Amino acid sequence: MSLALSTGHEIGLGVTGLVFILFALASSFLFPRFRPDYPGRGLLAFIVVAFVFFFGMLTAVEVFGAETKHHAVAAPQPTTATAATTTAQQTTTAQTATQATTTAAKPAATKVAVSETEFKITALTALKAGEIMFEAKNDGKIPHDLAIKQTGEKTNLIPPGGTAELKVTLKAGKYELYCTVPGHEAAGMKLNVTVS
Ligand SMILES: [Cu+2]
Repeated sequence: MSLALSTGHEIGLGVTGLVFILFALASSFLFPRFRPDYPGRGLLAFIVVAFVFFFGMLTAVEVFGAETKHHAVAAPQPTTATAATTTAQQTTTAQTATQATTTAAKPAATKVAVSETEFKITALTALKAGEIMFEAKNDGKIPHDLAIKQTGEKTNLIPPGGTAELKVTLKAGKYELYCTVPGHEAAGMKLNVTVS
């Protein structure tokens, strides 16, 4: 029980109990030795003091001992918290490992959003050399695709409202993005971009 009490309450309860015990022992053995008629004329005072100590002890047990319940409830928490922390650390470690693997496997490609409609291609036209991920979105009403004339790479046909990604590595130079659906390039679905 004493382990369940906080230091302050343990001392409070201990001191109250000790004073009570000392008073009882003194009354029984010590005082009579010096004052044979103890408590004698002070009987009423003795009874009052005895009652004060009795109820004081009860109060002390209630006040200081009450914390036992809180501790009993609170006690399991450190274990749970430790478990949670351990789990969190493991998760973090796992994530870090995943991120490291991902980073090592493929350096982040520059993402370039491309919008296609009838009959226009809209995108950033000044790009940085290296790995580029074209994220094409068909904002039109008929199917389109996205191709790069100089490299021959292209996406599958994208349905209206659909998206497709085209990942390429481009060196510095001028390139043309266009739609390979017959007639669409001529109708305006082409865009000159400069990679530097
Ligand atoms: Cu098209």
